[in-house]
This record gives sequence, C-alpha cells and structure tokens, in this order.
Amino acid sequence: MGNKMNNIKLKLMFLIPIFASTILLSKIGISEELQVEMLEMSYSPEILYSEVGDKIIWPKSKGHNVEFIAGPAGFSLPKRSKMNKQFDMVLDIPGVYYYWCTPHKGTGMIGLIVVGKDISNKNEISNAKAVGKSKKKLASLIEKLND
Ligand SMILES: [Cu+2]
Repeated sequence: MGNKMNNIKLKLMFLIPIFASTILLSKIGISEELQVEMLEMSYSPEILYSEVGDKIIWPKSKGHNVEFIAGPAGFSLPKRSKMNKQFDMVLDIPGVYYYWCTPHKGTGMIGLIVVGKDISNKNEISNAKAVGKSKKKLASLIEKLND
C-alpha cells in the first residue's frame, strides 16, 4: 500500500513538470517575432499583419524611431521610442494600430499594424491625426487593408 502511494507520488513528480513545460512551450510556439525595418524615409513593411502576442521588433536605425498614435479601444499608447535604438512591442489587443517616426511624420514615414486580422477600427484610425504627406499616405494605407 505504502509502496503504491510512493509510486504515484513519484509519477506525479515527473508528470507535473512535463505538463507545465508542454503548456509553456506551446505558448512560446504560437507567438512569433516579426520585424519592421526603418529605411531612409519609410517603414518596411508599411502594413504589418501579426497575430495576438507576436513580438514586433523595429531594429535600430539611425535617425528614426517609433511613436504610436492610435490603436484599438483599450490600448494605452506607449512612450515614444528613443532615436537610434531598437524598439520591441507585443500587441495583445486585436485591431489596427498606427504609428509614425517622430522626426519624419510630415514626410509620410508612418506604419500600420493589423493584429489578429481585425480591421474593425479602421475608420477611427483613418480619422487619427496625420501631418503633411502622412495624410495622403495614411488614406492610401487604410485603402490597402485586407479584409
Ligand atoms: Cu524616420
């Protein structure tokens, strides 16, 4: 009897960590790392499609940064990123996000991220503030959004 109990305890000691790490691994497995390059005067891609929980990385690029302007309801705007530094962001709310490069917002250096294929807030995004050439650019990016 005592032996049997010890056996069960022993099995649990092995099984619990296996279950826990399986859950952990499957969580890691579904989130990806995606990159947006900061080129001369634009982001690439200008529209990034991601899934909830993906990590988005803007590798450092001289003279550029990332400043979020709008996103879906419940999204609180992060502090704008430092110039010449890599910026990482995990977006957990489905919807369209809009950001620009602080020094180049007037020349059309803006980007959109669509999380979870959800474009239900695209009208709010198209009404968000835009400066100079970014007004036209924002309208054209909104037009390109996939349903
Ligand atoms: Cu820039």
